[in-house]
Formats: sequence, structure tokens, C-alpha cells
Amino acid sequence: MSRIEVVSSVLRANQVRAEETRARLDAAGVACVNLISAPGSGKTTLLQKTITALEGIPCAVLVGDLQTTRDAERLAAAGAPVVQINTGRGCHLTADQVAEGLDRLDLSQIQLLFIENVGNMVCPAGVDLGEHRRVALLSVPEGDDKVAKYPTLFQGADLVLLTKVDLLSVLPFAVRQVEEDLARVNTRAPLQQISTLEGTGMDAWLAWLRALVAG
Ligand SMILES: Nc1nc2c(ncn2[C@@H]2O[C@H](COP(=O)(O)OP(=O)(O)O)[C@@H](O)[C@H]2O)c(=O)[nH]1
Ligand SMILES: [Mg+2]
Repeated sequence: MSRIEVVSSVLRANQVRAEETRARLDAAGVACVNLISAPGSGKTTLLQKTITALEGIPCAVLVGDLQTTRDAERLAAAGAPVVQINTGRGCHLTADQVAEGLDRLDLSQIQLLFIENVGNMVCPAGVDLGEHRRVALLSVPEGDDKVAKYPTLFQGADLVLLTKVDLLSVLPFAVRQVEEDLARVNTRAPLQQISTLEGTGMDAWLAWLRALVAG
């Protein structure tokens, strides 16, 4: 087999496994959200606050990292069941890894499953994990040109969160630029501004999640 055939057969196998996972989650009545961003955009901090704020909606988290269980420890402290998946050198989670992670969770006890993907704006964008919704995060310190530079991530998103907006007052960043670049690649995904530090925008994010869980 040529290299191209191998790559496409790996992607096909991933897609099959992702569809199985989605069917399994559907059967269990669990909504699943895959969070993708560069390292440090605020995924873990957002999930810590979200798990605490979503009272009445039991959540769990699958967290992917190259090394360490640091994120998993932070998330477990917030009170949710957490499964850590160490990917070693892998720059994204795969549908197989997520399916294995699911085996370690009691799906009958949860309504919402978050996947915190490996911090990377490129590799995770092309890999379906069996999620129902995909959320792309972009933080203010990363710069307002990132939607234009990494369009694949934003193209596939169902929601875009502009995080750390408390820093808009101290860093040069044009929200307008992000809105314009996003409109070019994705007219479906809303752009929500959020600061987990100050709490702004949390209500809209929680409402989006509640609507997803309500189906
Ligand atoms: N200024 C500011 N910093 C934040 C905010 N949310 C997270 N951070 C900081 O950003 C850094 C990375 O956050 P983390 O949640 O670990 O990002 P992750 O790598 O995407 O999971 C930490 O130092 C957080 O304290 C925010 O809303 N505003
Ligand atoms: Mg993290």
C-alpha cells in the first residue's frame, strides 16, 4: 500500500469508530462536546468553572495530554469523573482512545461529556472523536490573526469561544478582525466572548450547553 492509501485507511477506521461512539452516546442519552485550542487558551479553567456551575447536569471529562495528569487533577477537584488519556507523542486524541476512555466511565450517571483535546490548533481539527458538538477556543493573548491562519479548526467548529476577554483592555486585539475572518470560513458557529477570570460570558456558554443537553 502506498503511504496515501495507508493514511486514508487510518482516517476511515477512525471515522467508523467515531460513528460507533456517537451511537453509544446517543443510546445513553449523553451529549458530548469536544474542546479544541492551542495550549493555554483556557480549556481546563473553563471546564473547572463549568462543571461547578452546571448544577443538576452531571458531567464527566476525558482529557488528552502528551504527558502528566495535571489537567485531570484540576478537573477531578471540580467534582467530575475524569479519565486521563496520555497520547505520548500524539498531537491529538483519536476515536479509539476516546472509545477506550468511555469504557472507564458509567454513562448512565452522566448527561454531558466534555473532551479536552490535546492543546494544538492543527492536528485535532481533522479528527472526529464521536462528539456531537465541537468548540474552538481562541484566547486574546494568542492574537487576532489566528482564525485566518488556522481556518480548518474554525471551519469545523459549532461554537467559537473568544477567551480571556478581560485582557482586551491591556492587549492590542481587534475583535472585529476575528469576526470578519470567521465569517469567511464559518457562518454557522456563533462567536461568544468569555472570561473565566471575571465571569463575563459564562451565562451564554452555560445556556448553550443546557440547550444541547435538553436536545
Ligand atoms: N486573564 C485570563 N487568564 C485566564 C483565563 N482563563 C484561564 N486563564 C489562564 O490561562 C492559563 C492557561 O489556562 P488553562 O485552563 O490551563 O489552558 P489550557 O491549556 O487550554 O487548558 C492559566 O494560567 C489560567 O489561569 C481568563 O479568562 N483570563
Ligand atoms: Mg488543559
